[in-house]
Amino acid sequence: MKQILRALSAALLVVWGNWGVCAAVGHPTFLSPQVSPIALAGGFVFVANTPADTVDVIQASTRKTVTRIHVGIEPVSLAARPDGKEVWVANHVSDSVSVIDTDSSSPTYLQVIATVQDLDSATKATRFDEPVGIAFANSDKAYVALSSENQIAVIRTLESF
Ligand SMILES: [Ca+2]
Repeated sequence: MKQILRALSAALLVVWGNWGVCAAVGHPTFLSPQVSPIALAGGFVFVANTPADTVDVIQASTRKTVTRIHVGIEPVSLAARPDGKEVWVANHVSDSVSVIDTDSSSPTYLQVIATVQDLDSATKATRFDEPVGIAFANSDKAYVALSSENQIAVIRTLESF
């Protein structure tokens, strides 16, 4: 009996310990589903750090994190544009897509250069609810799955205009 109690209290300490760590960093109630949290572009690995609201950029050759880019709330999915000049990020809670510049010749390299969202002007409610997966048809057009709506948003890139 004593051993069972000791094991139980050890288990509770582990649970309590984890809770303490989770509560201190990011969103402790993390519920957003990661879909495709890694993308490759220009020798870098882009990783959705969902609880921290960042995309972490790792240099593939050195395996070192070179920067963390602040995006929307709970990024869950990434996709590199086929020409390699942008990485798009679905932010599940903030109902938006962040566009990161991955063109190394650009002055805004590794910065968020656009945020895609769609708000109803009268009600201020989003029409772009809970984006998850992103797929590019080509470098001019992307599809974004809106998970709560059972809809796919079709988005033209700035390059296509
Ligand atoms: Ca929402």
